[in-house]
Amino acid sequence: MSPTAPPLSRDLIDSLNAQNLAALQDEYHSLGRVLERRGCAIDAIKQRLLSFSLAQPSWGTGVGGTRFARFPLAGEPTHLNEKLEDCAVVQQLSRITPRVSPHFPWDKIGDARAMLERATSLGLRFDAVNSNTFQDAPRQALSYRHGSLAHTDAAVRAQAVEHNIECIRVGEALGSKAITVWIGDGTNFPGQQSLASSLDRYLESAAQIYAALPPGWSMLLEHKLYEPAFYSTVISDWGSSMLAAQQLGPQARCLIDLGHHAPNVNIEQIVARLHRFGKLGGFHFNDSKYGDDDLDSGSINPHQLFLVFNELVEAELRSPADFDPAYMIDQSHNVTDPIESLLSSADAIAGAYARALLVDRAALTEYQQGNDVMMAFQTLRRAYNVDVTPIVAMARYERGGAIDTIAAYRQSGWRPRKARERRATSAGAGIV
Ligand SMILES: [Mn+2]
Repeated sequence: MSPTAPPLSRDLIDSLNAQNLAALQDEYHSLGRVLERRGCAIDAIKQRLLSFSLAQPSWGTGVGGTRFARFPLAGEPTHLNEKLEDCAVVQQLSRITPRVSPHFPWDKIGDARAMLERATSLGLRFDAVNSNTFQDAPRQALSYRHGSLAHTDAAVRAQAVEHNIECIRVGEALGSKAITVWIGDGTNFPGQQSLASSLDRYLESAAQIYAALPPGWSMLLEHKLYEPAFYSTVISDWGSSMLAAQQLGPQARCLIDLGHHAPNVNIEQIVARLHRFGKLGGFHFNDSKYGDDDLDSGSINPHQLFLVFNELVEAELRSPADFDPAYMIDQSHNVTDPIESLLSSADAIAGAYARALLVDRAALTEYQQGNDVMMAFQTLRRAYNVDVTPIVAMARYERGGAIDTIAAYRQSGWRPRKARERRATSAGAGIV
């Protein structure tokens, strides 16, 4: 079907870009000269950014919340069609977020064909489908109160398996190539469940989902240290995730959500480990100050994000053939306009990637081999210290996006317009 008009006015983006272009070109060329003195071609870095992309979570377009409250935003989306519309705005401005990851049953609307047509008409595609067995859906026969894929009752496990398989079938119709499985199963009390048996039950259920994967599909296993279970979770860490992925088979790989670790865990090392064993499936990008998975990417620890991308660049160099991690944003927008947070995060992630590309790999290897600790560190530091804003903005501009995404979004008046058009959402507890 033919694409509908993009959500924002092209003229507005063009006229704002025209105001910003001379300054951008000046900054880009100036940075180009700096990098050239280091033997690095800025256009080559920009070229790599031009082929970089991220998925947006459909649920990230709505205002999230905490266990205590959710404060709705006038004009936020309430239905998949509206979520897709907001994702199209993010994509129109950022140009690196062309895919949307749907969540079922939250995004269940009519048939898959209607969803696909709607997305295609907005210039979007679908990324990994996400199953949801961490809450009860309306009219669901059995409850997930005490777990889903690892539940003690075989009938509950069967219901959870069936839901995952249904997600795969819908995903096939949507053009997806992966299902992300995260379960809330776990315990709040020592002794509540057998730690060994619950993992056995999970593995048995996961194997049934795995058996339903179409060829070329991935099953991404997402681990999470705690929440909603606070004493133990069944797939708590990258070790449990990798053991499960190894047992399931080659189509099962691990997904790293940056917020799903204990504070201070060395996530970049996990990246290197998983890649070494062919199990690096993908990322959910966000940031965290304490134990959350809610804050905007790069807002708290941009250095960690850089170090993660540094390992990704290394991993791709080591074995380019099997390097295809799925990149997605997964954060909770509680006090900002979600579109602005998605734009800001896409920028932060692309910037971390650009900095990692600036690392002088040959020098780094030499310093590492010679045990020159300070210079090895300085090699990373030198790349990290570069303000890559002009490279990221130039790549975005050349792809047809806005040089200043948030300014363009604000000038478009999108949210106030939607506040008049869309029905109001309810307050209450949020779910992310
Ligand atoms: Mn996640």
